Amino acid sequence: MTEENQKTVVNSWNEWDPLKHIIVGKADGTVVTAPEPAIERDWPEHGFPLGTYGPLPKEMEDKANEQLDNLAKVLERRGVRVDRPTPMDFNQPVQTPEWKQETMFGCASVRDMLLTVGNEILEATMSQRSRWYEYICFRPLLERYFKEDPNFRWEAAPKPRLTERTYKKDHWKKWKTMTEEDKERAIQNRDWVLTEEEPCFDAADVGRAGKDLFVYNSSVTNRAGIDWLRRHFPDHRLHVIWFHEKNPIHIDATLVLVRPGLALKNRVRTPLAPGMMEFFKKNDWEVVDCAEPALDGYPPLSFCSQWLSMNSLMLDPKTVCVDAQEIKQMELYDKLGLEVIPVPFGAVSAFGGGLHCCTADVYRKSTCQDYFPKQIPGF
Ligand code: ABU
Repeated sequence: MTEENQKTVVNSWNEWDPLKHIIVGKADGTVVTAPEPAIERDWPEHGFPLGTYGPLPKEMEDKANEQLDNLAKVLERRGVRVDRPTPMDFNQPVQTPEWKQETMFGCASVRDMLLTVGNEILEATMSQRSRWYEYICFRPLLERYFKEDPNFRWEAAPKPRLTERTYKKDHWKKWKTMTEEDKERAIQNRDWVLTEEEPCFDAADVGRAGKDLFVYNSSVTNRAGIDWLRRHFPDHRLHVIWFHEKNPIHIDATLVLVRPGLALKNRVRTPLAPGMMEFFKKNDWEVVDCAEPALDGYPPLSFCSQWLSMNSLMLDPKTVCVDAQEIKQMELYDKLGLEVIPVPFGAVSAFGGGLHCCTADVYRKSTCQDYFPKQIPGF
């Protein structure tokens, strides 16, 4: 059967069952986003001081696309069907009746936008104005899946208004002048830029383990967003997690669900959600510290940290794709009994992330199972 007449089936319940069909992002046209209340970009040492914006350098884009295309080939060689989004002109102003934003962002980090749970793909609200219209890049694929799979549940969370009321006033200005003590208090209180005015979440803040979903209360996922997800998935158990982290964004460089009984946690970000570690232990899950990353800070022009080192993609419970520069992380996986496939990916960081961020599951040979039969009240 050729790829064109292969019919889609949407189905994936966790992060590790055998992978058969996936979306891999594209770097084309990604920009350093224009100022907006949700985020601040200030990279003078790389040509983008505060307030400036525009396309990422072409040579960086070409390198990122080379690595994304190579990932697609590696997966196809392993029998995984790969689809790609349709990029658009991200360096254009967008608006709703309530705001105007000078640029969009890109479409490399598919996982930020699309959440696959069973036969459903849910388009996340997103929390940044520059990413409000990103769903359009994935619509040609979702429209096709809808035609091909009669059981596919295509869902979209309510588009947030993202007005001034969605963001705390002068959040970033205040953050810069805070004492370390104030910052510590903000971390403990999860006092991030989003208010609770309306539900906001990025799909990449959700880790899937069958019946249990772990949701990161981060700078892009507020409590209202988590509440919306809880009501949307009434047959699942939703666990809210958070860590000691100044810039929390997306679960997959902080907590990685590797396979039944094994999770990886960021070695410097301390879990703060009461009961989280006990929960894993009570269910006989081992939570191992990730290895030292290859880099010692944020890669140039990247809003993702060096901890993309742990941002890996499981092909099945025994096989994992890891960024080829992360030698220590590969050694750790090897020690844990996994077959490691090194995939060069460092050039993609500035375009939205690592191997997990830049992919979204369409089909894993998977059923919904209970990996955590022993629950802890309040977690
Ligand atoms: N988008 C994943 C990156 C998260 C982090 O750097 O912590």
